[in-house]
Amino acid sequence: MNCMCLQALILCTLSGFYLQNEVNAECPLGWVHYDISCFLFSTNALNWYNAHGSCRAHNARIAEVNSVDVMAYLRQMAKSYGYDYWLGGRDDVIEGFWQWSSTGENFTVSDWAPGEPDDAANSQDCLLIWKAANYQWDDQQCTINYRYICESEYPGEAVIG
Ligand SMILES: [Ca+2]
Ligand SMILES: [Ca+2]
Repeated sequence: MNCMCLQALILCTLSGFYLQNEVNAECPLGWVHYDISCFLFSTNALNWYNAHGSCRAHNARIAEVNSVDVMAYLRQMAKSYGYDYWLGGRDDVIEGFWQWSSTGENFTVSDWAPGEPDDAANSQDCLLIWKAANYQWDDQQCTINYRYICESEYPGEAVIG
């Protein structure tokens, strides 16, 4: 490796480190900041109820989607990791009436895969980012284990440096 290469490598490493610090400055370690939220993409798989409990244990909720920007961001992130992920939507209170679990609010935006939600076998009441449908949304059985996305409030704008 010549001197220029080494210099470039060090610069890249340093700037990568700095950028990562900037992105995560006000979110907990391992969480990513987007818009007004911090998001955690789990590396373990749980059923929806236990995922809900796991997020609550982090003072967070399963991620809810209230804008097309957040919708697109979570889809892109799920795609980059390559897994299915639970989101915080459900229709177990009234079948066909989709609401966000922390607020009880009806969906204002959605990204259902073609033919979904289909409530297959009358048993699908929880919202999944579905890898097999190019990371659009599916209603799925709440008792199946998938990875999940937690969301907490972004603490505020910080001035870096
Ligand atoms: Ca259902
Ligand atoms: Ca379905």
